[in-house]
Amino acid sequence: MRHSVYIAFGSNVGDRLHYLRESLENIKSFVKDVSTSVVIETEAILPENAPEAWDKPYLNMVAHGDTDLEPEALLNRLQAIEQALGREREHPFWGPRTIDLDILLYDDLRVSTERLTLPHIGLKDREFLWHLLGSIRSDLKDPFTSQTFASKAWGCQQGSGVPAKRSFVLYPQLMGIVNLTPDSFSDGGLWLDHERGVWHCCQLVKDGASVVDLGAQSTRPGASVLREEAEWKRLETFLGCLQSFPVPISLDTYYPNVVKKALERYPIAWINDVTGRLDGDILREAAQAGCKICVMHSLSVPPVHNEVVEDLWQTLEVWGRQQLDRLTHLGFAEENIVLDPGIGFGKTSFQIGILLRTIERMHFGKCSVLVGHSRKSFLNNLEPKPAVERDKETLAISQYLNHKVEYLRVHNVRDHQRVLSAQHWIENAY
Ligand code: A4P
Ligand code: MG
Repeated sequence: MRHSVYIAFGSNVGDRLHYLRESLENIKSFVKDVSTSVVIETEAILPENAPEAWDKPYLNMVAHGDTDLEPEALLNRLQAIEQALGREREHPFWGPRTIDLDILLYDDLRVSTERLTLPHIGLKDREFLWHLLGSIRSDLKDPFTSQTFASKAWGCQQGSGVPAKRSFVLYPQLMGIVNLTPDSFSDGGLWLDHERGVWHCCQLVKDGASVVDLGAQSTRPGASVLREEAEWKRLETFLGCLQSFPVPISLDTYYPNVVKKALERYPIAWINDVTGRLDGDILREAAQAGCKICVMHSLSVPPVHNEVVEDLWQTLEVWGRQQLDRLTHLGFAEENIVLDPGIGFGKTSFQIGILLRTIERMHFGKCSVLVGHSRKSFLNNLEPKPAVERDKETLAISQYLNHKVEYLRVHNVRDHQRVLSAQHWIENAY
């Protein structure tokens, strides 16, 4: 028999978006037809006399779905996920946690045993739960008062009762761009200094990036090509500062020796190959190390003016299938392959428009798709602007790509989270 359940998610340690996302994906194996609220950041609610170190902001979210599991069995599965994601079995009550999964409601069941209290007691006074529940189900009633959560949230004064400090989405995932270059088209020279560069990486994580992409070589049209030794020199010291970085680090390089040295010494999780032609031996090593591989379609790097594909989708489809075949043979699981159509690399502005409008065609097998359109010059077709002033157009396209691709590679992560969470909030409302 199917039971309607509402589950609360909370995380205030480490890569919080990752813990929420992984929990959600795991839950989908035993809870069907899942819908989720937006993710909100809330001040930690702490027990009296809690240590100062516990005062870390939470990300909170609620999910609704149907399950065949009985309440205790559901709790067991949720606790197994908590433990798999690093929550210690013996943890202090209300202490910091990678992930906390609580059953808020299970049909209209009321129980109170040693292991399980339903409805969850937090529904009595946690305003953020009323907002989240009310936003995904307007007619859902608070069993303690018989009022709908929507009307309880409605009564909270704007600005005082609204609990979110910031909002986020879990999908699409955002790859934050960090150019350790003097000459990149948008942020060239800004992050060359290591301290500033590390600060920027940390800021991208706070802003809601799931992965940060480090590039020491500009690929803008007309950029001069940096040799291998010089590229490694720029990267090495920087990587040293990111040893215990909370989110995956992606290395944007096409030099096999740079990949090799980086894999040997640093926690690299992604290789981002803008040529799509990285040497097979080094890719085999990257696959063995458990890396994801992102390959981008390009005709030449940096792009050469007037060198463009003739038949857009025929070219990309042949290329995508070849990459899938080649990379799986080199040892990458399909889930670890990310295909990037290469916006601005061998396509005219008009072709880019067609490509973006039909981006679903870029999916092959279980590969993910990443689009890197942020602040690129095809946007000048609409209104010529310097690169740093192209975020509005970038964001409009990102909204269009929402639900169609898995990753967006962007400069302005915070504004993306703001726009995409507003979109999720309004689309999921009621
Ligand atoms: N348990 C009883 N009922 C339930 C239920 N309905 N769902 C038992 C899940 N578990 C339930 O939980 C302790 C015991 O509660 C479990 O063994 C289970 O059998 P736990 O997850 O091990 O420990 P906890 O998280 O410290 O306790 P609890 O009761 O889950 O705490 P809460 O209510 O989640 O509070 N501030 C903000 N801003 N956002 C938060 O999400 N969360 C907490 C923790 C504190 N401050 C917060 C937040
Ligand atoms: Mg709990």
